[in-house]
Amino acid sequence: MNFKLHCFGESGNAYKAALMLELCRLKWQPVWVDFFNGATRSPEYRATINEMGEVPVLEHGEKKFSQSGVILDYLAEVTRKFGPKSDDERREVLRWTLFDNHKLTANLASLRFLMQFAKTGETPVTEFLRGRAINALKIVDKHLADMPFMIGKRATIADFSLCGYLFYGDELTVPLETHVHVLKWLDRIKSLPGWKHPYDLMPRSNPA
Ligand SMILES: N[C@@H](CCC(=O)N[C@@H](CS)C(=O)NCC(=O)O)C(=O)O
Repeated sequence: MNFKLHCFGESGNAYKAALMLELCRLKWQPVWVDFFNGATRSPEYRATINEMGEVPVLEHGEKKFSQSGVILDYLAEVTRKFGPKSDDERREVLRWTLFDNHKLTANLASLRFLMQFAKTGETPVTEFLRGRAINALKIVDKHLADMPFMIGKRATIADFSLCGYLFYGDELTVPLETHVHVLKWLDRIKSLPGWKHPYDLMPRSNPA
């Protein structure tokens, strides 16, 4: 049964799910969401797709999930790939996924939205968000000094959550080059068979 992912190319949260679908060699179709024209805020989207008014949403037969962390967990369970293999690993995956959602992605995505799409220029808000994102990146960088992937020797869904925004490069307006362990880790993720850039996996709203 095929998977459908409600997404748009600029969404790093959707990319977390799209990357997992691709690395697991699953058959899936992107369903483009017109986020920049308010689709996720429409009553129809909230009534029929996601009451939380967010992308991504994964459909698999009768099942429908939102929250990238839940989608990753579901895909790891059905494919038995990139998931935790013990209770301790399950808690590690959860710990880093929650950290990602709250401390890395939340700040990085809001900063990129303001700078790249809303074009606010630098403001106290963008400076605050960048500072928070860099603090989170430093924590990830330090952790990766001791191991190739977030929970050990192999890639898991915790890596796919944390890397969700990091392949957008200059759009982030956060210098990545000082985080050498993060850079090497991103190269390791890029080397996984089937890896693709977000803009090669999902339709873009703002073509370059
Ligand atoms: N924690 C959520 C975050 C999802 C999220 O913020 N998605 C953005 C697009 S990248 C969105 O749909 N935002 C709509 C809004 O905040 O109104 C997840 O991991 O799926």
